[in-house]
Amino acid sequence: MARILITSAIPYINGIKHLGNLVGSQLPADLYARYMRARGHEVMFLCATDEHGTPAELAAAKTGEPVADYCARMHMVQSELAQGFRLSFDHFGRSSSPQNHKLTQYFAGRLADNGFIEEVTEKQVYSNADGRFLPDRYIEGTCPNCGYEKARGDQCENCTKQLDPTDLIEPRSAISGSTDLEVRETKHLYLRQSALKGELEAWIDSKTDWPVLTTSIAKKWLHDGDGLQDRGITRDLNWGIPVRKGEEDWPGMEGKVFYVWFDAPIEYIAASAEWAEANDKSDADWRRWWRTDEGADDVRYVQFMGKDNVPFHTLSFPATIMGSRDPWKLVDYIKSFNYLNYDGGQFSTSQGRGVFMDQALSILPADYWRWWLLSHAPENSDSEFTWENFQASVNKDLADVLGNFVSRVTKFCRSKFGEVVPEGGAYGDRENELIDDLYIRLRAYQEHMEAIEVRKAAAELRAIWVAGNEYLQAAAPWSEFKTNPDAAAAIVRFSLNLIRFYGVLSSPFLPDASATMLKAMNSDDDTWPEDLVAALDTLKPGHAFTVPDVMFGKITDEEREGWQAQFAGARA
Ligand code: B3M
Ligand code: ZN
Repeated sequence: MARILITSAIPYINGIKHLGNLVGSQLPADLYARYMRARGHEVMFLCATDEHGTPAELAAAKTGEPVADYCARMHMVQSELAQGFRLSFDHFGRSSSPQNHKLTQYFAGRLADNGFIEEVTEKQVYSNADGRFLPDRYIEGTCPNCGYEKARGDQCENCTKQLDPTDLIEPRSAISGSTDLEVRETKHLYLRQSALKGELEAWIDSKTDWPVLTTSIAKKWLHDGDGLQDRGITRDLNWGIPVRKGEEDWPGMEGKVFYVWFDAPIEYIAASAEWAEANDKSDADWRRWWRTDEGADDVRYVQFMGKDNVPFHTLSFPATIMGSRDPWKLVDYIKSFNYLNYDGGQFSTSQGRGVFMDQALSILPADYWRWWLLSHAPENSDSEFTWENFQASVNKDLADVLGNFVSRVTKFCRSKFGEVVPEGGAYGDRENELIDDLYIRLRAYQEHMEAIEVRKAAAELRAIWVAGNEYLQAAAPWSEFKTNPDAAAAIVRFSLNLIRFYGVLSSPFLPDASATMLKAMNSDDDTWPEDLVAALDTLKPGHAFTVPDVMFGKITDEEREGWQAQFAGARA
């Protein structure tokens, strides 16, 4: 049994996430966590809301709530939606937690003690119209790297380059749109990433098994221009973690807070401390996941994120960990994703374009979305959501293949043998051939899941469902029954076992449908089929079962067209 630590990039607090956000981090992380638990491993799966910085302040200003209230409310909203999508976090924390305050201040103190923090008097953009400094997202302009016109002060969304507000061409205030800006002097702390460049480079070079998308972005920014630039890690904002050096005041830094991207990844660690507090565990219980000197040396740590988050996780956060000179666990594997587009354009939070998590669940259950999103995950390139594709996928894969199999087998059995696993007959060549086929497919499925090849895993799972359908079609117990009821009984018995087997195998993708299948088969045995032959002989003659309700309804053309129209404009 291995120990696997899994984190998903923590979503910004500023509103409900769209399906593109979901498939870029939280959903595939959940798939992996569920799979690893099903294989019997000890898993710690963490996520949180990212509550600091300009995104939170700007969103709260819009609703007119105090920012702390806004964050508390939106945390609940996001937490409920996560449950709606069956995201199986061990803990869904908050970056504004006391645990994160303490750890963030601790890391800053360690970095300072080790000479990796520099106090810099720097020029910051000040808006005369707004009467304040404009850090990060409070300022927008043209990206000096790629020319994108809506680049934000902290990062260009288009080319992923990390920016400083003063880098922007033709800058304007994101609050008022004013261009009446001037540059004023203010003191800030800088993380001396450049001093850690050699260590970071050696570490990234050692990660030969990482996805190309991850390493290419890491290497691009490691070698960008003059090399790795030092980054400001403090801001002139009210809301955030006050700048302190461990538990001490930091002279000259009064009234300033840490930059959101400094404290957000530290929340991965803090979330486990929050988990400990919420579950009556000790400090040692969470530290054994994170401190290699306290038991974490055998932990495998896997992170999930969209490609725009890769520079922070391959450079900035590792620099924080390395510079602390403490034995905190560094990430072992980073799975990153491209973007999911929506119907010929981009999903956009600011423009309300696409389908958002709450809207999705209001029209269809979680499994429908989980299946489409995961089987079309933007792994090797950007992918696109279209209603036609969604309809086709749900109707074919879920309704025609999986749902229909379950329904045909259980209803046929009920009508001919009653709601018990029938006795009589014996398995023969047809069953053995299917077992041989499933043996190979199951191994492939497991390999793809372990390699976090999400699309390939989905394709293999679908092939496993298809194999059962083809078997049933060829074995045709309905015609067999007329001349040889015992042979029909054996086919049905084997098929009922297949349903239970599908319930176990499909659970990482389709947790609700899987529970339905296991419940219908009246089985609480959800152990992974390490021994395929035994697994397909679990339900014995005489075992009672029930016929489940229709598992997946088909999406009609009218529904599809209605949703297409409903989601064509911006969200209200
Ligand atoms: N909140 C960005 C995002 O949601 C940011 C991720 C933080 S991960 C530590 O895409
Ligand atoms: Zn750019």
